[in-house]
Amino acid sequence: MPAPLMEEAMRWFGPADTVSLEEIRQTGATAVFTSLHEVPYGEVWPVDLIRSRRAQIEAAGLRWTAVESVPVHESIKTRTDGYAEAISAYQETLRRLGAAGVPTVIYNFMPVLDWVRTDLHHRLPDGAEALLYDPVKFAAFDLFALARPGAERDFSTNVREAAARYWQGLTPAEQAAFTRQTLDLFPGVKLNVSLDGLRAMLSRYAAIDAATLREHLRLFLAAVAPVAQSAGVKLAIHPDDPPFPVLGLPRIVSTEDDLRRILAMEESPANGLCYCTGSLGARGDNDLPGIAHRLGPRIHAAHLRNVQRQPDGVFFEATHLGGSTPMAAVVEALLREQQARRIAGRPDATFAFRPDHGHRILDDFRRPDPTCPGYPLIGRLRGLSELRGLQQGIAHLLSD
Ligand code: DNO
Repeated sequence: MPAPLMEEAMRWFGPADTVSLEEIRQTGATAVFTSLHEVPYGEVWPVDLIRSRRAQIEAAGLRWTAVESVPVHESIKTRTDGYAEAISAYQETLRRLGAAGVPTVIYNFMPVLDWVRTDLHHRLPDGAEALLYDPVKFAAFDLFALARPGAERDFSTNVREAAARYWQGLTPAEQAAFTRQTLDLFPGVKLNVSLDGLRAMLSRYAAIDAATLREHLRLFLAAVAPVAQSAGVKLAIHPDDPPFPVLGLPRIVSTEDDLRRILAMEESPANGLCYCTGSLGARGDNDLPGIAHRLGPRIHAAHLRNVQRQPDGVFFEATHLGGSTPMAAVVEALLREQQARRIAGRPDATFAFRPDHGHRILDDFRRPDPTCPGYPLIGRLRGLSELRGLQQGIAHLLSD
């Protein structure tokens, strides 16, 4: 028998997404990862809204296979005012999602920001646009736009000098545009943060180091993992993107060792991973196929994406099968995991993957802007199609 295939999903940002469910269906995906983006962070998700969103997805012939994300309120990460209420709200949302039959909940534990890039329209030689992270530009933001006290200690002399040259080479209008773009991307979804707003958000972490943040995650998991388990929901933590500290904030979900520590916090199958090759792959010392192999039994969802790392610390989003991560070896490890689960008779023998991000290509340039940078339709369709072929080919070879 060939290895079981992973379910194919696409991310959908809800009714306001410039990509419709009908379009997603035509990509061949059978499921979506989506969230109730309209519910403010920290609030309980209304049952009616969960039900109607699920009905809308199913009416389009798709399945709501994972919530991405139920965001973790900042008060939970900092254990400050309101955290107990926010945790109770989280628990209740998990119960409601379980009752609605949504099996997986993805979340992250990145302080303040979600993911970070410095270039949203990086042109590749073939004319495609990709997202890129340049440490020099990010240092320029940190040192000169934000002017964060102590930031200079976080960068080497070379990077500081290059950042100063970059910043001084921009006109005031370009500096303002660069600052706005960086701020807009910060929490992954636009929250209209100002520089002062960001400073205030960062100041809440002044006394929180990695050990403290880890303890806050442990306490969060102790409260929510048992609830998730009895609700029939699997929690899947998403790695830090990029997987190293930024803006002086601690990052605790960046390496295999970090992931192991998190899994050990609650030895419950409800406490698992969203295995994101794009995030983890931005570090050369993360062994992606090895992580999938060794931590496979606790993987509940996968984001498949590739990055091209450069020696100067720059990375950009490559095609899904190109770049620095050996995607065939990753897919093989994931399919072997599913095969092992089937043989062991695990009820969750399969999990879902989605192509994470995509280049802007072809008709993407004529379509409305993607709701979130990195999420154009045609580029993701290309990624999904390539991954589909790869997984079918490998599954065929892995027969038992
Ligand atoms: C970026 C995504 C992340 C992810 C969250 C999960 O495109 O992978 O924004 O959804 O970190 O909580």
